[in-house]
Amino acid sequence: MQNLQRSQAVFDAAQALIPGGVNSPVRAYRAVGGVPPHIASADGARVTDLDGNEYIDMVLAYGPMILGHCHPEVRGALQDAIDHGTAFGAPTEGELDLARRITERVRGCEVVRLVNSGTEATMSALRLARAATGRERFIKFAGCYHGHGDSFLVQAGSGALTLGTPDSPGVPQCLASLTSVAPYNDLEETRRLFEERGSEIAAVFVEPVAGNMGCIPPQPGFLEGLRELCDTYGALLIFDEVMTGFRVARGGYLDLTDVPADLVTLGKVIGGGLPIGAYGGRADLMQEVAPAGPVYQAGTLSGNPVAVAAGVSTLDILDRPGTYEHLEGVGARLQAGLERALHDAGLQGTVQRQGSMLCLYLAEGPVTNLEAVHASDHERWTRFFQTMLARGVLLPPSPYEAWFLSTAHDADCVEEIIAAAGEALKASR
Ligand code: KE4
Repeated sequence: MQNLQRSQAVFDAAQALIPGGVNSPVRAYRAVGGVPPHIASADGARVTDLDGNEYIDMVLAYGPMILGHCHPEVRGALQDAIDHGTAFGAPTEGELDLARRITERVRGCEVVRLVNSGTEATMSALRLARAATGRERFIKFAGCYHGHGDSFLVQAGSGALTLGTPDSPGVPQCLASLTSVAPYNDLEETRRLFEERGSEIAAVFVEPVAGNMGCIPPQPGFLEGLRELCDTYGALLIFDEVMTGFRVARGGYLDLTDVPADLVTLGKVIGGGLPIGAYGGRADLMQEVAPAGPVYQAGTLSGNPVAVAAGVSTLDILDRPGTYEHLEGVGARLQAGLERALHDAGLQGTVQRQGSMLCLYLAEGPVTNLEAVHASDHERWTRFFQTMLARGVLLPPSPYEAWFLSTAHDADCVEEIIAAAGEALKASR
């Protein structure tokens, strides 16, 4: 077991000043127990905590650090941006540079607005969808997480699941009642919701790969069916690619499917580790956003020049030959190794993956929805997590989170993870 004395001391002191001692609930380790290692520094695929313990990092800030930590060229871009000023409240050329990169990569994203988080992106996309259709209801899927905007905190995924509060207090019932929920991958239930209230439905929000209840790819025909229902009933199809964007492919999941989305939300990778989000899509819709149109949305630090510089640098580096082949290679290698480790440990489990995001479930596969994740062996998963931590592999502290790999994770690093998993699975029995 690591020495976590300094992390413990800071965590204890923070309890009095910060809710739960953290600025985002999942970081508090409520689902797995113990003291969350407080990170002091990071480099490449590894992080070091306040007590000097080093870990291979599979959290990567929940997705943004796709190039690993402290990438020298991203650091250089950040330093150069900082040297010219950090915020102006005025337009900059960098915002155009990032908008060009996003719109040329993401199919159907003709116009894009930068904001400061994925939550802002999805909140704004929902407001736009409601304005554009004149309807108020929307559909989401149980276990999907679209940020902490009031309308989305209904059967939400990610950290809301670790606290057992997928429906948060404080969300007005009059608002939550406008959110309809179906099981992920359940086209028949979604069809029923449309048959019941199709004329009221402004949009369907979907994570094209559900990354907030582990890693659940869409079943064949699911996204196609959503597109058909939206077209039949005049609703918008919104892909929440805050996590999958630029991670699962150069243009996000929209590169991997023929299904077009009317709007797409983005975040994480496009900020290179700094606060950012974006929403975009059809020009006829996006030109309704203020000041081009009447749909109001604003932000003091939207398009921040430092975050934009990190994002532009990250997307340019991701564009180099072989990058996504590397991410696919280490992802496939890790998946195969974890599957072997499960077999060798004589444990029932499944590993699901999309590119460089993946998840190991202690449940019989395929895991296609939230109920199946609930039914997995959380007790054993927690023992597995603690042993991985002790072996120097930092997993997201919840069976409802996806694991991430970066370009800094090489074959040797993956072999270390696999070896640790082999021991941790056997020790969990
Ligand atoms: P943020 O507001 O946290 O930047 O983005 C919200 C969001 C929106 N859409 C999707 C698909 C997302 O995955 C997220 C945020 N993801 C979680 C990780 N599962 C953030 C981690 C956290 O809450 O600390």
